[in-house]
Amino acid sequence: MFEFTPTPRVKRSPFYEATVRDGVKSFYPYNNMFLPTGYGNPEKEYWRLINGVSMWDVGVQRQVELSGKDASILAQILSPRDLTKLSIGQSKYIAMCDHRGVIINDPILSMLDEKKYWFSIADSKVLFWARAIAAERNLNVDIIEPDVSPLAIQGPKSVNVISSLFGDWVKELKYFYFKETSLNGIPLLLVKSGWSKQGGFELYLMDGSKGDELWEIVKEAGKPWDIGPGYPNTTERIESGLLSWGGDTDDDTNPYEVRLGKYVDLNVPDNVIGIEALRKINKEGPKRHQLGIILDSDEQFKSHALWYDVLSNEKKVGDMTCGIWSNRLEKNIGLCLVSVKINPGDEVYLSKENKIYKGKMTELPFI
Ligand code: THG
Repeated sequence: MFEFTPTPRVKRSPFYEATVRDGVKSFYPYNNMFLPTGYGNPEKEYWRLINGVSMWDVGVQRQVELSGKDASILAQILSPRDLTKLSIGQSKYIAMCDHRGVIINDPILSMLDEKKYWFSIADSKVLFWARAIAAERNLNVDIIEPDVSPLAIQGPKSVNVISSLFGDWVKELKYFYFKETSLNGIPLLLVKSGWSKQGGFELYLMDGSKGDELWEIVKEAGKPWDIGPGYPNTTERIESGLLSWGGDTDDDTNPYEVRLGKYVDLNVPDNVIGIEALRKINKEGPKRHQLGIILDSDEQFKSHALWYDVLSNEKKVGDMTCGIWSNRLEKNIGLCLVSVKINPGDEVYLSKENKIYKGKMTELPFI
């Protein structure tokens, strides 16, 4: 249909060739790269994640590395979550905010040693942000994007695949903890994490020339459990209530609006970016909150239903940021960012481009 003009600004994931071989059908842009979003059979790919094991090229989740004398100081300045108890080998989910208390990324922060941290980022330019803040605060930190690309292994049978490759110790690894290891000499960080609620691991590949080799090793090891390729699955993540930054957030969204208030520690030092604004928002209460919606309609959304108006008494009260057909609930469901005057149980309407749907607000997660 059309081609992409080559440019050095758009990089390929180390797993790109492997995903093409395995029949990838669609991508979307993320961090100036391409994220695979389907292999031609969405139903099968969904149920494989729910009941089996799925492997995802998530090389787009780039790392922003802080290293040097002031690395830990900068990590805290960028994180409105208390990091004093973060230990080497541990990761934490962070709502990174600007000075207004608005979320500008929601990375996973990992502590590799006393002087080295990685932010595993969503789709925005944390590298520039971190460098600017470090310079303005006169901090002695090196900030780079290292050659690191995650491969996610998700689903209830992922533990079988990962333990067959690395040994039984992986069964003892705690949620959001990691270990540096290797496979056939390929350097890896093995993390118990991933953007699904079906259980799983992420292998952070630390040598981009070995993407193809790693993909094939995992694929071979996963055969007894019928592993197959997948991707960050919108249906599962909506059912599970996982946030998509930039999808479910806009240019004004603070952590309290999207259920990330529990990751904000109001007692962090005053030099943490956004903390003053967050203290104020917390005191006054947010104006919007995130709820689910379940639609009445039998007509299935064919794909992602993005940014529909939510109406109550014929007035706009917010947005459904992403809706989709739920294979498990057998209803159209969606995540909504709505006025705090709207509550679970309320009946509302959705509207976009002459279409109207009736629905009911619910608590999150759906499942
Ligand atoms: N893995 C890695 N990097 C990433 C993501 C990932 N970077 C971008 C994006 N995903 C970051 N966003 C999220 C959002 C939610 C979670 C992880 C990354 C998540 N949340 C759990 C929850 O909300 O239930 C648990 C959080 C906790 O309690 O600490 O897992 O997927 N490498």
